[in-house]
Amino acid sequence: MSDQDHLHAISGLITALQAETTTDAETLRIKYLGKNGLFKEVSSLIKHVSSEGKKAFGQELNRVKQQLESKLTELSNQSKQQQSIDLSLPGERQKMGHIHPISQAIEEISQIFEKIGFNRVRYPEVDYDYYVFEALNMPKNHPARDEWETFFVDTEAHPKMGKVVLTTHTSNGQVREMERLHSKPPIRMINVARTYRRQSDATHTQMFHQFEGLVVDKGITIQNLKGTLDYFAEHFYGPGTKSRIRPFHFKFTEPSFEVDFSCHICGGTGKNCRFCKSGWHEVGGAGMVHPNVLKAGGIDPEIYTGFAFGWGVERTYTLKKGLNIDDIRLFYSGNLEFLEQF
Ligand code: FA5
Repeated sequence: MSDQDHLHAISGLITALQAETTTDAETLRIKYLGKNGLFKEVSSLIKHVSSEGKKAFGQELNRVKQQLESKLTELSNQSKQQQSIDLSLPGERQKMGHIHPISQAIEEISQIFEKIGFNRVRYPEVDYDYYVFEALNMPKNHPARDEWETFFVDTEAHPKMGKVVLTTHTSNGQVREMERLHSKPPIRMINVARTYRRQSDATHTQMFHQFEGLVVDKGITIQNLKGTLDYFAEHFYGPGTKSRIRPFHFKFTEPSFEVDFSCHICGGTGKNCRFCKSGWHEVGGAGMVHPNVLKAGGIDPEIYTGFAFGWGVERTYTLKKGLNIDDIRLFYSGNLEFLEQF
């Protein structure tokens, strides 16, 4: 190659850069001016240039390097401008999650009872037949068990505790709490847990939550139960809300009641109220602890008495919000359009 060819090789870099299709300044800078770039390659030709041609070769190298530099700087400025952020554009709103409405309700319910000395506990949600039925005055093969729509776990039965079931109610915590406290009242427990039944329709889910209150001490009467229910109604649903108990039948309480509270939308009058109809809403069961249940927990029913109640959290919550939710299964559907309302 002649000296003239070498000079052409240098200036050819500018033509090559102009013909590039990519406009990424950083990629081009590496390709042309990088440590192993084309400029370095062309510079190394100096060893083949004649001694008379070296000066011109050096001058051409300087000229081309300056041109390459300025072209690459121009490209880099252009791309910075294109990337620059328009601060006047509205920002993208960050999606914020929140606590599930039923978890919010559980927290609120627990706090209300904790204020009057109830102790929040949790007992197994998969438990022995003994705690779910037998210790609650429902002996094996008793027809009362049929009402509970139970899911049985396919495992070998325990010789004393019987089969394993998904808890149908939080009442399984009653005798467990008596045992935990070594059969020594006073007991003031609030047990909140998941419960399960073979039911699925607009007002029933296979998995739902209950909260169970249990108080055992000397001299506990229905008045204490009623006072506690009124206290909860006032604090959860709002001032002026009253509770009402109606005779019912549970094997583990005697006497037993169904619990209603006055409708806080119409103030309990029921007049032209589309939310209630009668002025009252039913929320759960309650009663005075049956002597056989106290005995199962090692407590002498001649000395101690107690009351218990068990309500569904989903129902308690929807009524508070004045919500006529057509289908409570929506709470567990994972449907964000529904859940984001709470
Ligand atoms: C009981 O579960 C009793 N253990 C309550 C009790 C406790 C009585 C202590 C006496 C002493 P019941 O089956 O009625 O009772 O259920 C209570 C509440 O749970 C119902 O009023 C309802 O609010 C809720 N519930 C019951 N089944 C379902 C279900 N499948 N889906 C949603 N909520 C339910």
